Amino acid sequence: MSTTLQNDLFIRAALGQQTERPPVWMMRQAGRFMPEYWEIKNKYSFLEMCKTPEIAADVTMLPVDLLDIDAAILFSDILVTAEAMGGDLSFEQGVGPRFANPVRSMAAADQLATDCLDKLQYVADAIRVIQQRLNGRIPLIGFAGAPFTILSYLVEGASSKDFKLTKLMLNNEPALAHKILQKIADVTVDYLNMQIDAGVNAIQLFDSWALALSWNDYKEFSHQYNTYILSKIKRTVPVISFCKGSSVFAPIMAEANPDVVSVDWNADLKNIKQALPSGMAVQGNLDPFVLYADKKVIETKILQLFERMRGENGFIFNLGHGIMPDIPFDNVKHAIDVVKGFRY
Ligand code: 1CP
Repeated sequence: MSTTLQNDLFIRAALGQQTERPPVWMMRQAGRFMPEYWEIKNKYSFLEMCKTPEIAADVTMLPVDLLDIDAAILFSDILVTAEAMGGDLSFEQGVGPRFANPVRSMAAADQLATDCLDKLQYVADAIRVIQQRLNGRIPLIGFAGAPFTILSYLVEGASSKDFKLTKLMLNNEPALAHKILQKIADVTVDYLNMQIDAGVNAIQLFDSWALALSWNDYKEFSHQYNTYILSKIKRTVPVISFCKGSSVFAPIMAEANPDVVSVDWNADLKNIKQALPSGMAVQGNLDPFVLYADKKVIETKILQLFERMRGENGFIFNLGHGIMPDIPFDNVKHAIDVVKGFRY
């Protein structure tokens, strides 16, 4: 796959190889911090954007053309799998995702569909359009939400700060939680295999909210299902495992055998890398809030990270989490230019 790419820095780093500089992409690189995103967003709802392959491709290409990043990421959302399973999903401006029918009982869990790949075909279509547009310039990353993170939205019915209802289910009704998690995991395997067949060059599994869990609960309710997914999908492209909480959970995440562990900004990236099995790559881990700062500060903090990682193969530069909507576009561009101007 990588031999057909004009820029394969990202793939080489993901496979643990040496690169002349770290490759760069940023979580939420196609989004609200871009005026060009709003030009599209003002005309369509978020779900219309995701479900119309030409529009999803237009948005995916924005950071490719405007930021010159080393990898594109499919424009979609982690919650589309939960919608395909039967979740009544909407995105309200300024509020975020909502499920009108939260899943909080065995009866509701029983109703969740697992044979629902037909409802996600628009994603495969979008991938094919994007690959035509990319035409081998850079790799395309596909993705899915990890079962625990998806479970939290299905149970809470919306974004949550404390995951109170989700944790109540894990504690009082673990069998119910396991039933839902297994269904999500099965759909996720099919969904990621569909993306791989449609032509993505890498996969990222987003377990954004695993940081809410204790060590034991992480193993039981998150890691177990991520391991299942990574063991069942076709391993023909590199797989990145992301969670907020990876500063703590990285050693267990590695047991699921991803190619790359994506690290939040609490950890010293070199220490994490050296604790991982040899050859396993890392991605991260600039605090996204640095991108609000003066350009000189942005440069200094990126170069500090690069000095620390000098001599380490298998390093993809990214943020520890996504770009916030009010970060100045110029600062993001500057950060990317700093990375692209660097040589080991
Ligand atoms: O109103 C708008 O314009 C929609 C905002 C938006 C965007 C641009 C949402 C709603 N999702 C997205 C795109 C998106 N989401 C991508 C596209 C690719 C890219 O990174 O550029 C990806 C990979 C996601 C994944 C996603 N969605 C995650 C995992 C990553 C992360 O940020 O932790 C999560 C948790 C979601 C849920 C979600 N989608 C959107 C919102 C507002 C939220 C809620 C976040 C929360 O609960 O705080």
